[in-house]
Amino acid sequence: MFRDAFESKAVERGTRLVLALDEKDYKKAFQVLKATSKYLLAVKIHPEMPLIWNKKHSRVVAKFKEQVPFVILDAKLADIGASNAFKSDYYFSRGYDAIICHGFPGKESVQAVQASAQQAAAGKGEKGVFLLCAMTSPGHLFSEETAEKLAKMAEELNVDCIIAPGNQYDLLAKIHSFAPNIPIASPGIGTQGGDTKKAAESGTRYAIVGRSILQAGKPGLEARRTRNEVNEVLKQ
Ligand code: O7E
Repeated sequence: MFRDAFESKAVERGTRLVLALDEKDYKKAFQVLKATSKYLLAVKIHPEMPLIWNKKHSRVVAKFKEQVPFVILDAKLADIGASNAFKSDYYFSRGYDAIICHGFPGKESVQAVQASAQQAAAGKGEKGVFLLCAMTSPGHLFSEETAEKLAKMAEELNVDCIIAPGNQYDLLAKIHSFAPNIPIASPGIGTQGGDTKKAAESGTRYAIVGRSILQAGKPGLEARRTRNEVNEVLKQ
């Protein structure tokens, strides 16, 4: 499954770093991607970015895949199954390797994305589904109880990866304990206050980092530093 392909590529490339490419200027975004690519496992973009860049999704994905092994779509799908299905079909057909979705609309909504991933994978390599179990934002409404339910859903549905906050270590550890077999990718490290070491000790397996790399004077150097820090604490 996609989870295995993601992990074996992480080991092969020696990196567990995912770049959140939240940069509105395409030229700058591509420059940063090129400068950091050898330290990256994947790049993550929001579905709005190709619109902002005035580019087609398929063109962006093809271009980015010349630089990094995986392009993840941070769609945060949160709809009924039928709507999640046509959205996922569209995005997977544009080449994205994995899609992030919410679990609070219920299990069937996530299963719709998984079914779409399975269909899209036929003959085109593995496709992944990442489930968001709690968020990094201050004042979010993911109580421990909700996060527990979502983590259990992730485990039951055997999704490829969980997204959980790299700046809230107790919640992260709880999520990990309820879904011990699903790897966790964490945003929130760097600008949002999360510490790589503490996040890794609480269950994070892949780090998703945006602004601290994008806004660095030398993004390549900052990506290398972050990649090394992540590798050190995860003892690859
Ligand atoms: O704070 P930054 O700049 O390192 O960027 C973090 C990225 O992760 C950004 O694109 C944001 O939209 C995303 N994110 C969070 O910051 N917090 C969350 O709880 C969830 C996400 C998210 O789903 O990203 C997918 C991993």
